[in-house]
Amino acid sequence: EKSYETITLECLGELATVVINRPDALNALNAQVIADLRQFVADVRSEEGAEVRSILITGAGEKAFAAGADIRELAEMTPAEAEAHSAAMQDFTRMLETLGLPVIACVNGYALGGGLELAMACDFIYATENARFGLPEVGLGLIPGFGGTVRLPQLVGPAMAKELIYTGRNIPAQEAHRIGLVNAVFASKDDMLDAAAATCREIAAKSAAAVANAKRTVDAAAGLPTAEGLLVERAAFGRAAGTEDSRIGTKAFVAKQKPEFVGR
Ligand code: CO8
Repeated sequence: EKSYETITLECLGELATVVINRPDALNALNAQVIADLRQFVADVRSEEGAEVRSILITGAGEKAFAAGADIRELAEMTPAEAEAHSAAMQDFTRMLETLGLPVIACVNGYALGGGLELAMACDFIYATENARFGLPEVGLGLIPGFGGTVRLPQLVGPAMAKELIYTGRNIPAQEAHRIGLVNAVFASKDDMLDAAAATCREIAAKSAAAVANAKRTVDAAAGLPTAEGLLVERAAFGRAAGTEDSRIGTKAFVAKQKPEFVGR
């Protein structure tokens, strides 16, 4: 099994659970965490990661998912370094989005700044009752730089996103749920991880090719004008119809049988 410096891999096989593991710094995302996460995605893409069907990302301990980018590192950066660091982190979120596998953020405790931005780069977010969400960057004289100005408005609308970004306010899980930032809230971390694993099994029973295509299509269409989004969808639908799985799935339905998908 792989080992990394700042993340741990709790299980492999169909479901990979990645734990951000810097509890002394509330799992703040320093350059090493991002490097480890990038390596993890590369490993999933490689042959040995071939059996992975879905990914959970969570934080070690009860107190934090991730309390942001590492402020000690940010304090030392020149503007050019900050822009390059932002680019590297943004690039990692694009890796997640183009991986073709469902990725669920399981948020316990704080998801602030870069921590919330990482969670928003996942396909959706589950949270525990004690989770807190916010983009506090303006309180540091900074702004979100890891996708937050783009993804938060997509999830909750520009007006709500602006209020959260301008105030830097933290909101609890139930409020995050109400505004559409979080899909579901659970009483404990174990309940959340069990529910996320169950959702992953539900997804894994479907066509992996279709799920990957759906993910790519939703992400590609996000933010596009409706007419352009519909063009993206139509081309992707055509590709879906060309897969072996589409033949298997539609024939099984007509024959009143359970489909045995092959993932292509
Ligand atoms: N970076 C570095 N260290 C941190 C961070 C962080 N983001 N958050 C917490 N820590 C450390 C603390 O310094 C402390 O360390 P030590 O024990 O050595 O003093 C330890 O974690 C525990 O934290 P606290 O003692 O502060 O714990 P509290 O329970 O009192 O408070 C809070 C918890 C409210 C979460 C508090 O820690 C806090 O406000 N943290 C900072 C939150 C924040 O501002 N996050 C945004 C950071 S900026 C950002 O994310 C930019 C993203 C875009 C980057 C783009 C690329 C450049």
